[in-house]
Amino acid sequence: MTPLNIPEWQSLVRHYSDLKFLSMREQFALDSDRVHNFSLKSGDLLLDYSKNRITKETVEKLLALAESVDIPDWIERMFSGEAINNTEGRAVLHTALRNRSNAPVMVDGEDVMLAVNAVLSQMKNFCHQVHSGEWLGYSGKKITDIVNIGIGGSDLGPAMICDALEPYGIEGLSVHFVSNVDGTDLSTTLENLNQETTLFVVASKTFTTQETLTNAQSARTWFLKTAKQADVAKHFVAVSTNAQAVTEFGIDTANMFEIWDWVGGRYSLWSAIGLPIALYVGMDNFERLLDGGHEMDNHFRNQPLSENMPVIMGLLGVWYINFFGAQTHAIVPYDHSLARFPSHMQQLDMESNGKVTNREGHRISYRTGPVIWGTPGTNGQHAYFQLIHQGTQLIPVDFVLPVNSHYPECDHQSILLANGLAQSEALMKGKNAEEVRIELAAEGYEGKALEALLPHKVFPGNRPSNTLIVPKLTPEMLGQLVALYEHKVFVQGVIWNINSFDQWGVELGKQLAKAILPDLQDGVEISAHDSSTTNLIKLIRSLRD
Ligand code: G6Q
Repeated sequence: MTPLNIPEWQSLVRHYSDLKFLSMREQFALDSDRVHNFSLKSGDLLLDYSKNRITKETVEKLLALAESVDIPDWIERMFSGEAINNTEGRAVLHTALRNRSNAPVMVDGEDVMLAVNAVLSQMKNFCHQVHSGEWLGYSGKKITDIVNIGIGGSDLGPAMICDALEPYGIEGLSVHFVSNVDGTDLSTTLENLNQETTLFVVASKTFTTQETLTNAQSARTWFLKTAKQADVAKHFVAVSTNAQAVTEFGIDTANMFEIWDWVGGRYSLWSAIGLPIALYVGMDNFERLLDGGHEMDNHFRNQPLSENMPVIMGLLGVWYINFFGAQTHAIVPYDHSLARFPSHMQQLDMESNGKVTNREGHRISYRTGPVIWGTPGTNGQHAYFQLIHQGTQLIPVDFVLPVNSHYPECDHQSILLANGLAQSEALMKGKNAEEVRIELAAEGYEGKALEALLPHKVFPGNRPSNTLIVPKLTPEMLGQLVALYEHKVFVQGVIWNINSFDQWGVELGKQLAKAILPDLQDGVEISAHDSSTTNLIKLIRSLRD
């Protein structure tokens, strides 16, 4: 099935050609109610999507497209545990991990909530032991440092959440994340830590990931510099689906927290992969995060499409990607603690929807997932915003604005928020030649000097953005925000008729490095590669110390 042939898609093609020059500025001038027509809420989270190149008719047509591809049905299929990850034959149930209603969710005749709740209890118990000092290091000291060793989905989400919830961190406990197999990552993390008070969480769904296992082995070697083999049990725990590999690594399965194949890596922060979060901010706050995710799940599952935040955001993305030809999408949080949010979103979106094959296995001829990027405002304003304002590409932006800071320093927060709002306003309005002329004249320019500078100071405007207003970055709000984007990505995957839940491109990377690794050893005959790779292998061999 290709969406290109759906009548609702065709209708959008025609609508686009009528509307491609629509001026948002004019639309705001014409309709004083525009902001109310194009805003919606989920709990305390507000989405203002009025600064988009849309009319009411556009939204109606996009919603008709969503209906035509059965979005409501797909939502139910996901929540109810159907194996919608068709290439791996798996259910997709990150929503069950935060199913605070505890209503049964059946997979292969079993209610997965029993296992979910059992692992949550195990996590709670373990966190209590570590926090209370019942769980001590090998020399009888309390644990002061948690080191999560994992990569991709077993790193980015938990690392992002720990950063964002730093104000909730438990006193006397620090958390560190080691992901890169580059020894710099592990070494620089361990150099200030003490074996007696460090707890390693080895997080790997498959427990076969080369980077993670290499880092975990080196961490164990570091640990054994002062401790004995028998002490490993007090300092290494694992999160995985693979009990056998965990045992083979030398971690007792009593110290293993289970996850399941129906939890995708990039959707796994809600599972025991979130253990470093729970250890760092406490299980109560981890559960508040789950509550927020669940609130967004209820919104997604129950709201009509027209009031449904992930659906609206997903449709707006499709509007720009498939009709305006946008290739990238910026996510810019105006909150320093969300510094890693764009990276997590990058994995979530690009790994889910970076696909060129549809669900039936046919190559597709339309655009799918965009490049996701961004950094916290206001830093981005002093870097790449130039291109968003005056470059030749259309780049939709999501501004994420938490209103209240955990660190209310004098007028910092007002300045931060003013900057975020000013950017979205400027992107929408732009600045026309007449306005620039008046401005330059007021600055004392005239004649040729004024005319020469004028075109450079014109801003085309009409550049779309969404604004998400978050009252304060609490665990619940953060949970809502992450779940919002997860569902947005799913909506787009359904429209594009792709499976958003496999990641064969990532699997390829895992295989390729293993094939080249032996070739890097001196004296070994280099296996067959293209001439560039063979030459680079030879060069590297010759340059190695
Ligand atoms: C996520 C991907 C990928 C995965 C990592 C780590 O959706 O599958 O990023 O999380 O490759 O995999 P393991 O957790 O199995 O080590």
